[in-house]
Amino acid sequence: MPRPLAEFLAEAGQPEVLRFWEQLSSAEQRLLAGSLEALEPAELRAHCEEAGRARHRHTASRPGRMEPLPPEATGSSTRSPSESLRSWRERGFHAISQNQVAVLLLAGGQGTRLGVPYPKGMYDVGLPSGKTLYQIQAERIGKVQQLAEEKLGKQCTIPWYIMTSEFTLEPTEKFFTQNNYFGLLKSNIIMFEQQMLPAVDFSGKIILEQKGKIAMAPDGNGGLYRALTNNKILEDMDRRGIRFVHVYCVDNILVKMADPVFIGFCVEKGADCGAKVVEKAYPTEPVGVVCRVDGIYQVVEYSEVSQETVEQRNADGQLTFNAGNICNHFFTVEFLKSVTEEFEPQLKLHVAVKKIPHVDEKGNVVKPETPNGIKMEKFVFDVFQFSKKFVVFEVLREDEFSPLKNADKAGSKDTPTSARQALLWQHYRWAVQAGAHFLDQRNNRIPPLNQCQGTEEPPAVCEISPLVSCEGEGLEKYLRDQEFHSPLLLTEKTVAALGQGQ
Ligand code: UD2
Repeated sequence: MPRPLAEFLAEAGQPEVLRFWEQLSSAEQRLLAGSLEALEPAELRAHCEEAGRARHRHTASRPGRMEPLPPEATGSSTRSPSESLRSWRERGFHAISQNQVAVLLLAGGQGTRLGVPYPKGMYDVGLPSGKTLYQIQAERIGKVQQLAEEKLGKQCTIPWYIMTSEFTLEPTEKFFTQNNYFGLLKSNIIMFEQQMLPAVDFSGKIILEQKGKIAMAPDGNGGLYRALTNNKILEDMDRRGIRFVHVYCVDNILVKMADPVFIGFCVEKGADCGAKVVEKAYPTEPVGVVCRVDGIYQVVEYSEVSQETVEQRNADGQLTFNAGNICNHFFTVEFLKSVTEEFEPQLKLHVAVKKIPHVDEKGNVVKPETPNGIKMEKFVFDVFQFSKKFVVFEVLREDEFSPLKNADKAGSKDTPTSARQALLWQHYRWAVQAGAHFLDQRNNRIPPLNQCQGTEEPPAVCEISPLVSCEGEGLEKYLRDQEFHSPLLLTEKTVAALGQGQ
């Protein structure tokens, strides 16, 4: 046994990790030693001690201390004056054309609820095109760059930073290489890895999931800030002249990449930090609520809020805490620097009590039926409290939010089916608004939008490539007064043919 590892673990108060050491192959020994390499002994000790105590920590919401958002902090895609929306859009496109905007994808999660053995971004929800979430996102970046170039006559780049974890880095890299980076330049896609932390049992001891393998989990999407430092990402942003970063999570099929309106809104308001929200669909929807706690902007996560608080309603019947977080955030690079340099160690550790497979004293693997361990995570939005100027932008769910969380099962929400339907509905609406008419099998026109809303499947299947339109823009010239049978797949190729037929 290498002495430094035994010393390291003794110092961290975890010597039991080596209890099967003599039975391990040298490759297993190397792996075990490598898994803790990134941590300091004192840090590991503190993590395990805190996790061991955390089970009893009270994390329920703060009744009486939470207040809903004040109107002055909020812009809205539906209620703000159209003149303001236009000016924010122009401001956003201007920043993009100056190469000042980057997007940053949080893709280090394990996707446990969806239950696939590969990164969620590689998931194909069954669109006619067969596109995966990663491909849709990549094409939207390409289109926003193109729109900015057309508007401002200047070539530009939106770099795409992708935070992965030990679980997702390799397959994500491979997938991008196999798909030729979906038409983007490899040099503008920067993948980096977040840290992993050991899971511990209720007495604060590291859990071995196999004789030679520690149960490790990514340190939450708030692991971003540490990963930015460890991987020198802010230096890379500085080199490229990036000033504004749009951070988002992997599983929202309707995500607007580098949304110029949101970016322009935040920039014009002089914000260092911003969040997009949607009206909550139902009280227990698994989204955090953006609100103020003791007067300070925060997200109170769905797992840490009481039933009573989520059910609370105003006199008009609306949910009091209605601003649902959709994991779409704006940060200035300056703000990210202040977080990484100063505030990161103050980020709260959130507790997840889990059933974690482990080995018994003889080394047999046990799958527990009741929770037996703790994983600790940081949350990306916990930095809002350090912001000097925080703003919120409210958007419509049907335009911007349909997350893929669970597998298709009776009674499940946020599934591949609901994500596919949300996207196809959106594209159907865009086509109809652009003047298209869809025909049924007898060549009769399908009734207009308002007569069919509310059904789960749109009345006709229409998928529009992001390379053709990313927000419904520019479709009239192809679709106005034209009749189509379902399915209609609008790609760069098919619109070229439609354009010729005009
Ligand atoms: C997230 C938000 C929740 C709401 C919801 C909307 C957080 C903490 N919670 O909840 O308030 O907005 O999304 O869909 O943001 N990830 C990592 N590393 C990790 C863990 C997660 O990169 O260690 C990524 C993950 O790949 C995903 C994103 O963070 O892209 C959100 O993770 P999640 O799906 O576990 O979060 P969820 O749905 O509990």
